[in-house]
Formats: sequence, C-alpha cells, structure tokens
Amino acid sequence: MPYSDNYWCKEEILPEKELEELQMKRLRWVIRHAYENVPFYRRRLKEAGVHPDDIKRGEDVAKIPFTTKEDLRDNYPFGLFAVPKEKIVRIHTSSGTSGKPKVVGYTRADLENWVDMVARCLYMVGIREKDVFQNMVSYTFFTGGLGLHYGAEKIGAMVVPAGTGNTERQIRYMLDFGTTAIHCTPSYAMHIKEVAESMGIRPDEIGIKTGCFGAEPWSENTRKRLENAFNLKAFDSYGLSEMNGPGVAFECQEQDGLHIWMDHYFVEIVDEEGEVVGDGEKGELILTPLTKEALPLLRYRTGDLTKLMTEKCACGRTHPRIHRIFGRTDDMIVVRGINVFPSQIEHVLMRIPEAGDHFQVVITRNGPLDEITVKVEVVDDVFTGELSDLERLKRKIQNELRKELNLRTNVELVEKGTLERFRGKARRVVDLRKEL
Ligand code: DLL
Repeated sequence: MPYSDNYWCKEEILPEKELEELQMKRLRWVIRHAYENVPFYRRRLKEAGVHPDDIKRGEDVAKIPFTTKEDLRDNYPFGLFAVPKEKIVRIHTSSGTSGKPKVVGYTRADLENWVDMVARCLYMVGIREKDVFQNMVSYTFFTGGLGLHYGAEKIGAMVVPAGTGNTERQIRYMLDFGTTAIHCTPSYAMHIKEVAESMGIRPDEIGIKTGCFGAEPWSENTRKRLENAFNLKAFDSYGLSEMNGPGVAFECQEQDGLHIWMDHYFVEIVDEEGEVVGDGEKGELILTPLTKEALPLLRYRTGDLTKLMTEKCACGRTHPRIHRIFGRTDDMIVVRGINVFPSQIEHVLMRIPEAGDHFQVVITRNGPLDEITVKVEVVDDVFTGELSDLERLKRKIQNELRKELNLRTNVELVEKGTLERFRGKARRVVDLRKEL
C-alpha cells in the first residue's frame, strides 16, 4: 500500500535530520557487519588501522579504504558475501569488459528492500495499479529484468515480462495489451521507434505514457527525441548490480537529476586522487549500501561520473539528487590527449535534426596520431541526390563536434539501418588502436 497519493513510502520525505540519523545508524551497522563477517574487510580495515568504532560521523568514512571492481573479481564468486550460502536466495552477475563476472547475492531481506526501492522509483514517475508495464530487458543474470519486474508488480501494475528481442512482437503486444509504461535501455527504445515506423505504426499513437530508461549513459537530447517520438515522459533510471541493481537513483516528475536513496546508500563523490570533492563538484560516485546483508561493500568505486545536487527538489522528497551520469571513468576515450565521453558525442548528434538515432565512434591510429571517426546514420530525406548537401551536413556535424569536444573528428555519413542495433546496453565505441 502506498503511503500517500504522491509517495510510495514515508522515508522519501523524512525530514533531513531524521534521514541523516537513520543513515548514520545504518552506516555504523554495515561497517560492523562487514568487519565481523567478511574476512576480506577485517583484513583491509586492520591494515588501514581503522576499527568500526572509529566511524562516528559521516566524514570518518573517508578513513575506510575503497572497494573496487577488481576486489569483487578477485574474490569470485562468493568471497565478499557476509552471510552463509544458505541465507542467499538469489544471485545476479554483471560481466564487465574483461575477466570474470562480478557475482552479487541477496538475502530475503535484501530482496524485500530492493523491490521496495524500485517500487518507490516507479511510483515516483507515476506508475500505478492501472498501468500496463512492459519490461523489455533481459530477465536472466542482468538485474534490470527481475528488479523492475517485482518493483512494478509490488505497485500492482500489470507487468508484461517481455524480455529482450523480437521487436515487432514487442510492438504488437504493446498495442494488444494497451501498454502504458515501458522499461528498456534508451538505445533499444530508439530501435523500437524505428521498427514501429517500418511496420507503418506511429510510435506516438501506441499509447505509452511513461518510459523508464537506464542501464547506460544517454543525453538530454536523446530524451527529447524519445519524448517527441513516443509522446511519453522519459525518466532516467540509474543503478548497478553491486548496489542491488536498478532503483539506486531515479528521476522524479521534475526530470532534473536523480533522487538517490540516502536511507539505503551512503554517497560520496571523489576526485581522481580519491579525495572527497566540494559540494556540487563533479567526480566519481562512491557508494556504500546501508542495508545490504549479503554483500556489504564499503566505499565501492562505481566508476560513474556525476555530481551531487543538494538543493531542495520541488517534488518534496528530501533525498538529494545526482546529475545524470556524465560517463564512466573506463569509457572515457583519450584521443590526442583530449578526454572524450561517448555521451558528449551523443548529446551533439541528437540535437542535429538531420542526424538519425544511431551512431558509432571508431578510434584508429594513423602513425603517431589517434584518429576519431564518428559514423552517423542520417535521416532519409537528407539524400537529395546532391553531393554538396551531404558535404555541407558533414561539415556541420564536424563543427558542432569540434565546439563540444575541442577536437577535430572525421565524420562519415551512413544510410539508416547501416549500424548495429542493440537490445541491451549499446556498444558505441570501437577502439581499433589496441588491435594495431
Ligand atoms: O545496469 C542496472 C540497471 C538496470 C540500471 C536497469 C538501470 C536500469 P549493471 O549491468 O551492473 O547494472 O551496470 C551498471 O551501468 O555502473 C553505469 O556505468 C551504467 N548505468 C546504469 N544506469 C545508468 C544510467 C545495471 N541511467 C553500470 N546512466 C553503472 C548512465 C548507467 N549509466
């Protein structure tokens, strides 16, 4: 049962002081829990000369060493679990770009908390009992499938457990079942739009009102495109397997930053040296889950770049917001000494009307110099038959990219349908330098 018409639970609007007290109480609990039940943490903390009793205030957390993705991999599969295996009721995995997958586990209480957090997010964007919620992400090891499924079910929406792929059938089901809300990656949503059009169906007439999009970086201009194409309101959804999965942070109706749930996570933003940055400064997001029994990761380096927004939000929730993720420390491309994030390129392209919805970035090395080529699908009516029109468009895109990135790029215009499509997370960058 929801707490009120506007909020799923009362924790969303806890007065700041109470929220802080709750957070500190849980923070002390989780540190002690990790110390007492995970040999890895006992050793780590001892080596750093820190004891759980030393953590009295939020600032004291900085004494604790970070936990990294490598720590999880090194302790594959269950080495960082803080409860015996029989208390684990589910696992998920997340495969990164290299090496062993990260395995995450949940106790029954962890699952209950997680489902509740996801329900809180979905309720916040207006999902209610009357909604038909089509969940179009993988239901297997990826946390997005079951995570959103149970969250939407908890609210009482009718959940369509569609999973990924077979896009034409997805669209037919939307029409047959009266789907009002969808969940998928933003890149898959772009693909759905295109497939609907090829079926002679106008995406804005399908009847979807709410789009929950996440699991990969996307830009404000992509939001505009999706909202216009489907006539829906699009919300950014952030999470990672190591912190349960989706439901860590989510946009509210204001669509200005993602509320991050302070009763379940302790949040820090650090610079490249690992020092906590000043209020509102950009840096890497560090999270400590506060209620996780199975996997109490302390000061986990997410690799995601954002900033904290502490101003009050018009929606009334007292939890601060994070800015939409700028990129990941490990998907930053360094080209001729300049840092580039694929999301910056996306932002530029998605505001150019002649650019289609799909692009790819190819990095090569030409002698000592890195070359970056942006392949851009163009919308059909760009092909006027005049080469000079294409040349003009190419230069326009090049100039816009140069303004944003401070970097000269090659631009290659390609026909719609040329580049690979993705059902899950898009892989936009092909770095051929490593192979040369
Ligand atoms: O992607 C969990 C999730 C599922 C989130 C469904 C949202 C919706 P992982 O596969 O472990 O978990 O990948 C986590 O994906 O560290 C970010 O780098 C990236 N990511 C997730 N959401 C966003 C987002 C899920 N909204 C990693 N914007 C994270 C940008 C995102 N990046």
